[in-house]
Amino acid sequence: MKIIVLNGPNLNLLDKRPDEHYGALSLKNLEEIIVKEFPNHQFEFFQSNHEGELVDKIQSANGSFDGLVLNPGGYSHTSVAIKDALEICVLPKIEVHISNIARRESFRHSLLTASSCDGYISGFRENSYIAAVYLLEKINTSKL
Ligand code: CA2
Repeated sequence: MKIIVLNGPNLNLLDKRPDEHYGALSLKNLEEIIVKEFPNHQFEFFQSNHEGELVDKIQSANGSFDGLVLNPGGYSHTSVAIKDALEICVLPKIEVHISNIARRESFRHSLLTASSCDGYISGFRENSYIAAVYLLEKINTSKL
């Protein structure tokens, strides 16, 4: 499968300020773990701090990949533009969060973008991404 993994704002800084919610994992490290876990899939990784760039990437992924994994970062709670792009995109798509959103501040409990995906996974650090790829495989083989 060809899978695109998108990360939103501030996820490029994961290892710059170790945090109780995100651990000390770097984004590069996270990407390496995904590739190592799924040697038979092809991955494209993209991170941006800009809403419009994420929208552009979701638009161009449509038709060019077999699945999409997205951590919209803070935009998860606010972005109608990313939500709309996800609605238009016909790929199987799963939203992921490193931290357990349900255990955090109430302003993070509303996930605007997740309802435009097939589902979402939250709280398992790098394993949220691993689980998402596993589930995309299941969707691809119609076992889900
Ligand atoms: O848990 C997640 O994956 C989040 O999407 C991460 C976002 C946050 O705004 C979402 O509510 C949940 C934040 C990305 C990283 O922010 C940093 C904060 C401190 C140190 C380094 C990065």
